[in-house]
Amino acid sequence: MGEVQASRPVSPEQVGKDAIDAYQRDGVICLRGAVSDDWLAVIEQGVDYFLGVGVDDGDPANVVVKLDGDTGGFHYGTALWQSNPYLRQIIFETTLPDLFGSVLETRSLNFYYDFLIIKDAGCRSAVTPWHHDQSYYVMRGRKIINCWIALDSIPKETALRFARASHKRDDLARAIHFDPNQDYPGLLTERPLPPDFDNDPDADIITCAMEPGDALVFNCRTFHTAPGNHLDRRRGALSLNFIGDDVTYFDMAQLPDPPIRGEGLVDGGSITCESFPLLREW
Ligand SMILES: O=C(O)CCC(=O)C(=O)O
Repeated sequence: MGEVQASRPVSPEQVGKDAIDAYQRDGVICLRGAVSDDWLAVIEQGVDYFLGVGVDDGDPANVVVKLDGDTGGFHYGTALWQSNPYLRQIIFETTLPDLFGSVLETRSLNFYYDFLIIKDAGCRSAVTPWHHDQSYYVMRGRKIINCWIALDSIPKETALRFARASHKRDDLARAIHFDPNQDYPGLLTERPLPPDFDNDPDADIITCAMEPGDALVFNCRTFHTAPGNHLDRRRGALSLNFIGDDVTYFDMAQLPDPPIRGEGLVDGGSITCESFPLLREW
């Protein structure tokens, strides 16, 4: 299996030209040390709040999937920032939007949603199926990135895997639910299933091991997958999703994920609203 190209940002606000070139070529890059230890500690407070640890009323958006035979659960929640004060700080009080936004070469940057993914030790069956993120979105356009921040040491056995350059394909694939017992109401079945990259000898699959604070940045069209967590420790990540200047609203019939459609948006129009706030203009 090949390696995701990894580099250190050239400054707190810029990933650098080599990283931009690699992102455009492969559809994914890894930024080493993108999030400082101080901000990682704030994210951990956000995780505790989400899991309801040591707080009176934990975040109600915590979904737990625990499949038969697993010793640990798969906790996830989307669009938590409006209720989770620690995650809100990460989005509004750090230079991370500048850093991640520099990958997109965009004149504006909106926040789309956060996605907290906690795979407990022993949640072996919580396999993330092959998918690309835009299948779930009420957004048209190509400048949408998933900035997936590692909260733990993540060896290759539990790391995300990507189909290199798959963001250049034309078709949008059908949305596959992460919970194998569920489906999306109004599912757009006219879309093809995601390709079976694991059984395609021509697929170029890449991955990389990560340390806390490293971040993958990948395009909303890049296909990716991940194994369950068979290790004896947590595998946590915070994904922040940003939108650049070529994106318009798509009034999709299918239930979107995250399940939010913004306020007062019209098909083909601007996506800026309270739910998808404008963070930067350059
Ligand atoms: O961490 C995982 O296993 C899934 C992450 C993912 O697929 C995503 O953020 O889109």
